[in-house]
Amino acid sequence: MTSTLAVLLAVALLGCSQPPAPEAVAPEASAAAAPAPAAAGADASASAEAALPLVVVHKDPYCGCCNAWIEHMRHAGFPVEARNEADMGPVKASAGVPPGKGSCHTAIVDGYLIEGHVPAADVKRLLAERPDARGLVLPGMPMGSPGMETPDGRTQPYTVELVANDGSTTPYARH
Ligand SMILES: [Cu+2]
Repeated sequence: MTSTLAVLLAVALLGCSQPPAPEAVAPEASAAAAPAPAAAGADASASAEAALPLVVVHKDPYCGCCNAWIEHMRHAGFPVEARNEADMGPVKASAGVPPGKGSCHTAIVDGYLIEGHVPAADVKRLLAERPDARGLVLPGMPMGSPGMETPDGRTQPYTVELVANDGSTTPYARH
């Protein structure tokens, strides 16, 4: 009973534009599990660009736009592991999402917090600059941000914020 309420509440809060899709378990997972054929030279084709770190995404199982953002990150070259959570509240609290700065999914990459529909380019910049900070947040779910595309192409301006270690935020990238 309580969990039904929680789910309804979560769905209402998330309000994703995409309908919930059945969880398509990443085909990459099985590929990754397969043993690699004994190297044809250590520096073979595989890595033209340096390998990007794993993005662990915590999300509600019914969140469609979370999956769309995951696809955006994969297209940008990030390996992504999605974890469905029954209750995102404690996840956001322990990840250090400041009050009022939450979105739908909460990701961790290389020790940094990435909250919401942050563009992959901003994540790459963060990883290159490596500031002494918690990470990035994109509060809410702005139309037109990655994973929040609309069928008619409408967008709204949005600002990705850098979260300092004390929880304060400053603008990081305007889109
Ligand atoms: Cu979303």
